[in-house]
Amino acid sequence: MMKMAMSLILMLLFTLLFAGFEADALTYDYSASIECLENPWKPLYDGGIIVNPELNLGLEGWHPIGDAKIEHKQSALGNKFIVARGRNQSFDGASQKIYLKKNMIYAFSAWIQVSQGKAPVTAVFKTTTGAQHAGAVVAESKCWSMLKGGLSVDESGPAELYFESDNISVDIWVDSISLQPFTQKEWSSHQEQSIQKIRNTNMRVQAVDAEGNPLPNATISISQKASGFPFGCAINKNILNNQAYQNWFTSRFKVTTFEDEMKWYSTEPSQGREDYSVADAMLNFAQQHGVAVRGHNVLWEDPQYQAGWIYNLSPSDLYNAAVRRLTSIMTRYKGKLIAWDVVNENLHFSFFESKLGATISAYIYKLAGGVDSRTPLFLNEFNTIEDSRDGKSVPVKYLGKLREIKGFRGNGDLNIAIGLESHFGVPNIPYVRASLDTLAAAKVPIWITELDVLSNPNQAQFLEQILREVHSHPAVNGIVIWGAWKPGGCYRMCLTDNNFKNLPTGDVVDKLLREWGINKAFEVSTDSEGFYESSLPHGDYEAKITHSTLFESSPGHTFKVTSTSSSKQQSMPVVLQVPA
Ligand SMILES: *[C@@H]1O[C@H](CO)[C@@H](O)[C@H](O)[C@H]1NC(C)=O
Ligand SMILES: *[C@@H]1O[C@H](CO)[C@@H](O)[C@H](O)[C@H]1NC(C)=O
Ligand SMILES: *[C@@H]1O[C@H](CO)[C@@H](O)[C@H](O)[C@H]1NC(C)=O
Ligand SMILES: [Ca+2]
Repeated sequence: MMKMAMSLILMLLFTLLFAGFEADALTYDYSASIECLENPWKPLYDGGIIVNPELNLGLEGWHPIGDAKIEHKQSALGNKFIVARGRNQSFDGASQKIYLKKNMIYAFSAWIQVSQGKAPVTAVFKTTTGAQHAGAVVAESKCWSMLKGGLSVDESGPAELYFESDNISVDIWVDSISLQPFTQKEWSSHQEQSIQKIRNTNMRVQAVDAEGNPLPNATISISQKASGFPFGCAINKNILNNQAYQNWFTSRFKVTTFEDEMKWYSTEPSQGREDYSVADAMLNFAQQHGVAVRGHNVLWEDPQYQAGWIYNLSPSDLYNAAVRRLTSIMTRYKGKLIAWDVVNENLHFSFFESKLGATISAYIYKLAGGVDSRTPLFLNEFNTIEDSRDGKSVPVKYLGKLREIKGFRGNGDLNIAIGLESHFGVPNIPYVRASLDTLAAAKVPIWITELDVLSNPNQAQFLEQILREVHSHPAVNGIVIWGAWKPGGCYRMCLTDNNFKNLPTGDVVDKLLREWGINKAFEVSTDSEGFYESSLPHGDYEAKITHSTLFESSPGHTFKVTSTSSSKQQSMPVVLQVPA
């Protein structure tokens, strides 16, 4: 009898259920264009609170500021738009007065064209407390470019939207403007909806016995063995001899980046004397604990962070040394890493470019692809989603560099990816989302590579807001926090104190690990038909089933939850059999 009861087939039925939508929330529009188009799209959200967003009502709602004259024009195809000419100062142009409300989150977009050549154009909101940059684009002549951005405000009050360009010799054309307010609740519901869609799959599980009879009131113990979403934290060599640090780290993360230990100045402090011992030991540690490692970095364009001997090299010696460096580290760790940051911070700095020519970066990516063609080759840059005022690295500039590298002869098939460092001060969350929308249009992998928040009274709260935003964004493929521990203080943000007790930032990480189901273990009961139904985060799972008719728990059975687990089929049963 016991044997009969134990000889049991357990069946898990996985059914895709469509994620429920909250009826009261206006859906967020993640779309963005990075092409320069003959005609602009219709304004998102029908323009939101912008008056006359398509310019179909003459100049209604719009007025000039500064010395500019504004005109209503029409294309040969009948599209109407606004032209600001006679510009004499950067902010001269077309403008609209609006009223912004405290605690609302504003998604902004507009289509821009300039009268000749190319010029950077920024959308600015002048509020009672100052001027906020909502987003920027490099506009072109003869076609329309989409500017996507956003803002939130601290105080309710009147504001003025205008478009700024330092190049006063161009006319600025504007069309299809949109400003859509969202409540915080709506904004969070976009994140929840997105997570249900992209990170989770709704699963239906059924436990049945050997005869196929449902097992009601069975206990299923489910534990996640590996998360489908890579979420990690940087480490440094302090972890090698610190058991408390090791325990804290390995109980949380399966992804890491070495803070400095793979950098050129660390592995070749004096010319020709390479020393990979620390990086090797850290990689060994990571591999022992099943932790994947990002390779950081092959070359770094910041002149401040070169080994002393580099500065005195002639251009040809520098070139040879750089190629030797690339070949050395990439050959050593080829196939052992999940990413390479190849030319670090190339939008802000140009140590190698200034000495070896403007195309050297693209050429370095080509060499990198030659050594390791399988591992993604990242650009890695700061301020792209953090700071709308940093004209060097706004999304449109990032995409320009990406195009330059991919467009270099022989680079067409390279596995290029976008690394966003994400060193935040005060985050502008709608700008983060809009910037990711724009970057996503390049259709390459995007990672948040060095996330931290400057020390301030809201540090932990800001960290949580940013993590929620980037984790829920459909274009983000992984996140690494820049919190490698040092006894004298971390780079900008620690997650623990020196006894590896969580700081508030560490508590935020633990809360989100739980919420995102990373390493989660839980028990559920089947219903009267033997079913259990839930939305599970993507990953590898183990399940054990306990039932009153069973002598002992079924041994662990593994299953995977992925976005394609359920595919188009209504259900995909997984049969698990307890051995007799
Ligand atoms: C441009 O600005 C200067 C200084 O403000 C002013 O004197 C001049 O009249 C302006 N030009 C036009 C065309 O408005
Ligand atoms: C302004 O833009 C025009 C057209 O692209 C260009 O010829 C000119 O050099 C630019 N001026 C400045 C100061 O960048
Ligand atoms: C379900 O199982 C639990 C213990 O596993 C037991 O206490 C409970 O009475 C059972 N309920 C039913 C309805 O069988
Ligand atoms: Ca129009």
